Amino acid sequence: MTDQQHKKLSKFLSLILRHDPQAIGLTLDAQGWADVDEFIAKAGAHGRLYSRTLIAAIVRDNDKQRFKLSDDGRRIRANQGHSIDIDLALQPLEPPPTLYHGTATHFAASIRKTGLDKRSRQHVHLSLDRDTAVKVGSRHGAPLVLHVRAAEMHACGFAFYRADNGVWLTDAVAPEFIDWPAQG
Ligand code: HQG
Repeated sequence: MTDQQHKKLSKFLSLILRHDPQAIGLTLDAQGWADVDEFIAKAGAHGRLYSRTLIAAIVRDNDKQRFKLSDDGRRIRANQGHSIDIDLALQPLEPPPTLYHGTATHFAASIRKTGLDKRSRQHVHLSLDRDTAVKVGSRHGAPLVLHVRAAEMHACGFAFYRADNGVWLTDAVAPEFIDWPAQG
């Protein structure tokens, strides 16, 4: 299999587990888990051929560690990024003082007004480091990195979670907790 085919199957897995399991008639449980064998059968019926070995390789090699297999290897879920309504059942955690949010300059005016909201996803996504935030923001246009005063928010009672791939999640960030770069 070429790298490109591998990437395509990884993206399709992401689509199914995060956004549209119904596209192949799959149902996820309340925490977002799918049965691996059922996924393989249903994806196969839709012309996408996976094996258990391939799925293990996709999970292992994924650049952002987007997926997780259960300990017994029989179930799989996406670590974060869902638009469908599932409960990752993550434990709230105390965040570091600052977390970074990568966005694009053309969203700036709106974010200044209302803060960050989750848009089509289940959470606002925050990065531990600036470089990652730059990459996330570049997906939308000219990147803009916002500093979120996470520990201060936490002290005010807002919950934070860390997905299994290290992405930090929260429900929303009000404008008063956002520090802007000098030319933002
Ligand atoms: C913006 C990727 C205007 C927000 C990444 C972002 C991440 C607002 C966009 C994960 C706004 C939503 C998530 C407001 C937020 N007004 N714009 N009030 N509030 N926005 O893709 O954070 O590759 O849903 O700044 O690495 O970019 O898919 O979220 O620019 O971890 O695995 O609305 O997705 O991972 O965009 O990315 P997204 P995101 P994957």
